[in-house]
Amino acid sequence: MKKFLTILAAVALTACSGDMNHGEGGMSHAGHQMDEGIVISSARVLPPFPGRDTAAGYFSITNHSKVDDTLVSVSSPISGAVEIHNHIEEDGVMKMRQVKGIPLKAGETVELKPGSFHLMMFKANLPEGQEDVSLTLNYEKAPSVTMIVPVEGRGEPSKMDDHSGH
Ligand SMILES: [Cu+2]
Repeated sequence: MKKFLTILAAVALTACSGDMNHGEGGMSHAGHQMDEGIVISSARVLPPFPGRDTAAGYFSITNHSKVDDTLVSVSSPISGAVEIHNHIEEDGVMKMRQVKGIPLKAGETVELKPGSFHLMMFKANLPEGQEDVSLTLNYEKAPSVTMIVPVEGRGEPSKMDDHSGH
């Protein structure tokens, strides 16, 4: 829960010109009519596995506005090439594919997680000890938002997260 609150606080700080208001926060901006906007939670970046240089990013994204939107791209100072991927079943085999964006239907939540949508951050420059990463999310309609995302520990490589097949 502590991590969740920290992330919300970071989002609120960096999004003051945007529309990322949290329901109870009362941080609405006069003149901005995007309802409660798009809210990110549980964001985290997983550093590359030893000997690799591709980091992964996950978060949960809820479109509280009344209009459908799309997350079209993500950028970060630690990687020159952040791609949005999804796992898609092809001929009975799950494969990873780059996608053009993530549809964000009004009122719905999309989870970026292993085995589903995820961010791939190629040639990531993430020195040991760096604790957070800046991510900028670019939407089709809503204004871009930059947030600070914690780096999670280097865990055991799991099959889902192994991007050696790229
Ligand atoms: Cu991928």
